[in-house]
Amino acid sequence: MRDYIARLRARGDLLVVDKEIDPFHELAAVTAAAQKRWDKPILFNKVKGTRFPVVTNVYGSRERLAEVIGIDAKDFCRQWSNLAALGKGTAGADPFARVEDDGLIECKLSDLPLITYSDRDAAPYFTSAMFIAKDPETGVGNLSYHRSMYVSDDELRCRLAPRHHLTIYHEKAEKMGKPLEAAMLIGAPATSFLTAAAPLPYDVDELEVAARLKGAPIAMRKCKYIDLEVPADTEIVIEGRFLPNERRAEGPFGEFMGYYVPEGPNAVFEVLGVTVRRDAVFHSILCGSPEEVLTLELSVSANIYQRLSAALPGILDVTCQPFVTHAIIKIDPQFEGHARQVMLATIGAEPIWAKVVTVVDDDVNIYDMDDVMWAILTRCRPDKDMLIIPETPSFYRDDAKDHWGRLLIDATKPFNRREEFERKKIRLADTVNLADWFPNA
Ligand SMILES: Cc1cc2nc3c(=O)[nH]c(=O)nc-3n(C[C@H](O)[C@H](O)[C@H](O)COP(=O)(O)O)c2cc1C
Ligand SMILES: [Mn+2]
Repeated sequence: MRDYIARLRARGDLLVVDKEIDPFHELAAVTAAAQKRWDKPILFNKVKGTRFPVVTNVYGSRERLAEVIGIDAKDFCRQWSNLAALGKGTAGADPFARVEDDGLIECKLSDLPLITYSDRDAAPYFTSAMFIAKDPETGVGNLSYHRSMYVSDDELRCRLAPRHHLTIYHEKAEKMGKPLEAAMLIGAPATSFLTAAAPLPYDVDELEVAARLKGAPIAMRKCKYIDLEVPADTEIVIEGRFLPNERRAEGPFGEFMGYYVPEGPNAVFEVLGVTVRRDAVFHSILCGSPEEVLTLELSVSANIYQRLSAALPGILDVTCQPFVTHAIIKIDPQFEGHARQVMLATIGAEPIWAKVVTVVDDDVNIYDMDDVMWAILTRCRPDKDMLIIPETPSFYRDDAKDHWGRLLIDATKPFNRREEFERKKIRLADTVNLADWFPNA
């Protein structure tokens, strides 16, 4: 992450704030406003109550995420398939190299920036920490993010949602009556940012995939207090263990859907030690911002793209916007009713997130919601091109069934009258250079 920040800074893409900022709500407010205005990474050099600078919005755009893993931002869905395949027992060199720690410094948890994000959050939270742990039975490694509420220097409470791999490890360890050792990585190697967030298969080690993406072994060092290795380049490592058969109150917390999750019983992480690199930088992720939701949108889009392509022709691109529960599919219609098959296949391909599905032609920019809306408003007859599928669940955490039912929108041109829907073009529009005409603007 450090190298990537240096690259961003060198080319003038890093916003640097030297004025002191308060981690209690102020940092989140300034981050939100600056993200909205510029969508650039921000480095806060002076944060009240801590010696650590805070960087945020590092991975908050498709272009930066694509750059980090060395692929074309416009071809994410297709190239992602290779990513998932990278983990499948690729033969070859050891993806990890072992190094000694070179001058790590120890500190207390409360020496780190303790950032409070949303208005009603119960406490400061760590939002960018990747948990690294090993399956207590097989020893296979895993990386995943889990928000963690600061309680004291010795205790964090972490949201381990059902079915996530770390959650399964924790439950396995509990059955053995053992704590589960884990380390939280803050500012881990940039290639691991996306792999940690991706829903890779259970037996795939996300860090190994990150190494294969990087094309070189990741240097690992031993932890000080637990029997685990962590990437040596990680800025900050919090070592600890999940206590067996212990759940304590966590929340409320302002979450990615834009609401507060209420207080509830969650996992207890006993902190055993914190090690930091010299001049360590702390990574903060504003919950619900592109830096958090983009990884989810990208992996859901790629998943839909792969599964649809296996079943149907003419699938050109997929994105989820303006939120992960809306899938937009760009197709090249091959036969009457093709779009309808695509819509129905999408809810089979993505049972969790595709609550609303819109299918458009290849002359629509699926990354521009206004353009998608234009297609709906001009090419879709609500009485016959919109389908409501009743009584079908989607988002899993939904006891009140607020997300039940699906809406499918065919916004492609009527198949037998396609030529009537030719999009008008302004001749020369692509060649105009505004500076030639408005030199002073
Ligand atoms: C920034 C960020 C924060 C997240 N927070 C949580 C969380 O608090 N709890 C949770 O269970 N999953 C959270 N997730 C989702 C999981 O980390 C993600 O689904 C991951 O792929 C799970 O890894 P696994 O497939 O190895 O279980 C978060 C994801 C991101 C990108
Ligand atoms: Mn996993």
